[in-house]
Amino acid sequence: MAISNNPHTSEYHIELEQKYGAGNYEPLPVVLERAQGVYMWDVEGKKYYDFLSAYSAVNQGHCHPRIIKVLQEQSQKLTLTSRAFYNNLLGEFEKYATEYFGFDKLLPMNTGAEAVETGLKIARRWAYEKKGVQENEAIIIVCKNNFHGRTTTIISFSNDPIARDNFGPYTNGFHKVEYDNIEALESFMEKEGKRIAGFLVEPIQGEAGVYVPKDGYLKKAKELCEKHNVLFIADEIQTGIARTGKLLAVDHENIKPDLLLLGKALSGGVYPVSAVLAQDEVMEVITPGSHGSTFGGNPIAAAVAMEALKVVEEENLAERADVLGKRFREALNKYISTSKIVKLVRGKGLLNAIVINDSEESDTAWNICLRLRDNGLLAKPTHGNIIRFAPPLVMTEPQLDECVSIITKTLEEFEK
Ligand code: IF1
Repeated sequence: MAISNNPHTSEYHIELEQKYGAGNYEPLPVVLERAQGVYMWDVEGKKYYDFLSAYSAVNQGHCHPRIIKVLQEQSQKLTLTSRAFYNNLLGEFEKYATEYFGFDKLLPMNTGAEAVETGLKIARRWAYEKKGVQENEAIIIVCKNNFHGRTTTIISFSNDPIARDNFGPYTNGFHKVEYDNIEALESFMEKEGKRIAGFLVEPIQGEAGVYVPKDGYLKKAKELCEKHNVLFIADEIQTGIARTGKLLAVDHENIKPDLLLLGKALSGGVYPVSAVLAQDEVMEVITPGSHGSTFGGNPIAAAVAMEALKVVEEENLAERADVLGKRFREALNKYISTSKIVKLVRGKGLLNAIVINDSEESDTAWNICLRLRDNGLLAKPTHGNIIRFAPPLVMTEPQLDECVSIITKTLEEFEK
């Protein structure tokens, strides 16, 4: 097939990806070229509201001027030293972020999956060296329908056949319990507690469809972890950094994880930065040479992440997410009370989803997203009949109201 030769058209770029790209995605057909704050523009110049925020990476809004300034300045001074030498920003970042989140130590990586892998390695070492688990016997509990990334170990404990099939052999040492079922967690801990290193959990399951557990679930899970001397590992890569209306989603239940995994919005979506935070008695199992990364903790990442965290605090983004989220669900609930096509809206802060009244295999949610695009708003279906709504947290009330009106008008077109 000949590729159309006008680079100012969406077709040109879509055809290029289809011809030369690996085919591991099926994007919504829109080709973006520029973004600022809550808005994005495609190659034809059409403007959209972003209602995905790159899966909650762009909480601070696209191209935040303060973050971009730091990125530009640092990129002209020092980009990478590796960890063979010190750089003058990593220590500053580690101090800033540990004080910000209330932990003793930080281990910097790049992607979310690397933070998860790092957390799993720390938990296993801690089990052998501190808890006294026999060599190669440690178990890490995970939840059904989890999403923690794409590495061979992480997909080993996924139950999504699309992410998992034919990538075996899989990594051992993981046990799945039902999410939001405290009895299931308790009975497994009673049975195997002495061998359990950690409990890895998303405070809200994102990919599973923005599934919010019952009030008290995470708190009780943390208590069980304490009782059985198990590390509570919170994957806040998607839920953290103000997205759910608090700095961390675990703050809704006032619990402190033993291992905190952060990524995505840690850089405001401008650079891959992830991290694991822990107290000394856990982090000290990591010794020179036992773990690392060429790019982890590089000076650009450190500078960018510090500024991204300052923006979250100084612009009160957690509070904004809380206020705007309530306004959004209230407006959507009003619409849903008379709707046939939408079953419900759920979420916390500005991490929300609507469930479409149709089968998981139907293409209704996809078609709604195409129509939302035509009407100037970008969102993506997850798991067939669910649409995730997660705009940047820098949105204003009038902008949110305009978005609600785009969403409800679009849904109305599907009611008949
Ligand atoms: C993709 C999903 C979201 C995550 C949690 C770790 C990671 C993620 C809780 C890994 C990443 C991303 C990956 C992205 C799509 C997106 C996603 F739909 F796949 F599940 F957000 F909901 N823990 N989630 O959500 O972080 O290594 O990607 O930096 O296309 O795979 P990563």
